[in-house]
Amino acid sequence: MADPLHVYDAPPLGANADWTIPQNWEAFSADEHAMWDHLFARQSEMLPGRAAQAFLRGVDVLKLEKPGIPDYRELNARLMAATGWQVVAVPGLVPDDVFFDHLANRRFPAGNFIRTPDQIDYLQEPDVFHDVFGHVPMLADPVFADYMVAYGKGGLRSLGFGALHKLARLYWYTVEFGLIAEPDGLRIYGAGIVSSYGESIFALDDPSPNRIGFDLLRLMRTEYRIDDYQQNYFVIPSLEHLLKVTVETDFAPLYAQLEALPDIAIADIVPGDEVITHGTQYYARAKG
Ligand code: HBI
Ligand code: FE
Repeated sequence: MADPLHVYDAPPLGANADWTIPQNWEAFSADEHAMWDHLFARQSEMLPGRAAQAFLRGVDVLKLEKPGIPDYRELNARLMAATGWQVVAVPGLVPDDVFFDHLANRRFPAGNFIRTPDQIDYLQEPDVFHDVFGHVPMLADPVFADYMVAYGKGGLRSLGFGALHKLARLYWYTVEFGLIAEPDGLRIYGAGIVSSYGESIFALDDPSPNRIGFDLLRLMRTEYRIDDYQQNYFVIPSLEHLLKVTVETDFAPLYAQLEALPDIAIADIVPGDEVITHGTQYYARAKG
């Protein structure tokens, strides 16, 4: 596979030491704004009844329905008022420590480019549609906003324990691919799902994947795939629960415990799991 385009070893020319760059909103072309509008229309038509209440509220509060790639000067005024978070533009993936430092300080780094027509349904790197449409609505929720700060601080600490590999699973299975149990049924809140047309349907409706009640230790033992729809989704009972577990857990002994336990293979169900769906895994097997 070709190397991703927006990966650098050091802040590229014109970037600040923290890897941020000016959004330069005026530089986006009409075609780029039209790509945003296309993706926005496709997702927002499908998401009522599928996306978490907090996500839908965020889209509303932030007025993301305004056409075009959002101008951060306007978006940040609304986001700041809601939770004290802001979006900052970056050239692409940034190093882990830089990423965590931004989160710990209520800044969400967003890739300052948008997918091209041949990448509509899949791209390897987070673009502005994934980062802003996928992540930012949840950051307008006060509880989720605090969870992301806690994750950023925990991420910085995990580097000292050599435990990022384990902690990254928490980000993956919550922030990127999380489901939440709401009174009317399961809903999606993970940015990787809500920004994907196919996975927005698959994650909720398909018989293939496992859906398992959230358990921090179990989740952090579980491998994940980055190349296709997930084979497991973890379901939180509420955002409050997610925040509470994350801030009340002492991760140092948890990392020690994880060192002594084997990882759990991607599609396995293990004793103690709260199984909401025992998936058929037909989808992954058919591709296998
Ligand atoms: N950089 N721009 C950007 N976006 C990310 O989501 C990101 C990153 N750098 C590192 C990183 N994520 C990982 O550390 C986390 O997924 C754990
Ligand atoms: Fe993401």
